[in-house]
Amino acid sequence: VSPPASLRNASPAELVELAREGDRRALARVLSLAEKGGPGGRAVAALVHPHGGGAHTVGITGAPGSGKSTLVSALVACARDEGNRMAVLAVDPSSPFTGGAILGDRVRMSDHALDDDVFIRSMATRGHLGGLAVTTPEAVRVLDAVGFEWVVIETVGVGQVEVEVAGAADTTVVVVNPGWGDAIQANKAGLMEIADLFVVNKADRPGASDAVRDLEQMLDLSSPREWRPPVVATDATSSDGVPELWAAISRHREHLVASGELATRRARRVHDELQRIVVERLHERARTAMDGDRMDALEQRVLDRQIDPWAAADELLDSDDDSQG
Ligand SMILES: Nc1nc2c(ncn2[C@@H]2O[C@H](COP(=O)(O)OP(=O)(O)OP(=O)(O)O)[C@@H](O)[C@H]2O)c(=O)[nH]1
Ligand SMILES: [Mg+2]
Repeated sequence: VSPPASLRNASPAELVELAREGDRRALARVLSLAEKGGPGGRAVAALVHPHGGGAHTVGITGAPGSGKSTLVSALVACARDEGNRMAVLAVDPSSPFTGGAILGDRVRMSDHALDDDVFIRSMATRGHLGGLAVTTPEAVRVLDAVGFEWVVIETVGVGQVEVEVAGAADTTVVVVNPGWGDAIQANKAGLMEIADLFVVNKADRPGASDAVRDLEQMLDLSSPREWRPPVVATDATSSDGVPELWAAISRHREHLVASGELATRRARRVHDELQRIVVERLHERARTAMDGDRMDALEQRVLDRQIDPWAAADELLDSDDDSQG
């Protein structure tokens, strides 16, 4: 769908202003810019950053098909019941255009499609510059700045990056299903460390209480923490247990604020983000320095034993410094 002409020629600043006033198409444009990165993305980040910090972010992760989207849809209803605005980012690591998950999310989320205080976006990250780890925080930054009280990020907990992305939220919810070993799989995947809350979804199926018990036992064995992750059983299709899940998420939010842990986590996140950006920049500089004839010439001189590799690297990087002024 192409945007209306009025938006097509709008500057990032104009788009951000409109988005902050509640214009959903402007918001969609701003998110596209943020996800695309480059100068447009940088402009958006600079414009929205001062307005952020008000949203509580919730990462929801778990195996494919464990019921994350169905749960999120039910949680949207809980937030709306309390009069709060909620944005959802469904991060889809698979095919951006043919993936059934995207379509499925839209269909299930369509309950909320006409609600102005709910915003749902499926992000297909494959092919995007920088990928999941870069684009998700940028999108969250935008949604935070336009005034959503809650921002939920759904990721499929299959890979390191997805787990990292979910783990970067203020509250991280790990979803498992009844069935032999699902809890153990979650443990192996490193989900145990990042979980603030466990959900045994599809609790209408046999084995739910076993899964709850497995998780509780694993928690007994793990080193004691100030916050012991609660384990909540849900049937997302009927919303059974969802109010309890919502209450647990809200309690965790209160705990984070009261204990000072929220400030600690956010400071750590800023540290990680800054570090990542610096490393990326240095990578970029290295790529530029190594691109072209000078690299070839230096390689030849190393081969001819005129210069050692360390000196060659110095030469390459020093002249790169000079050229950057
Ligand atoms: N019986 C039962 N089915 C459920 C429950 N929750 C979700 N489902 C069904 O499980 C299927 C997958 O649900 P989704 O919400 O799409 O799962 P998901 O984790 O978002 O899936 P992906 O995003 O593709 O990884 C759907 O057919 C849901 O209707 C539940 O609590 N009980
Ligand atoms: Mg889903």
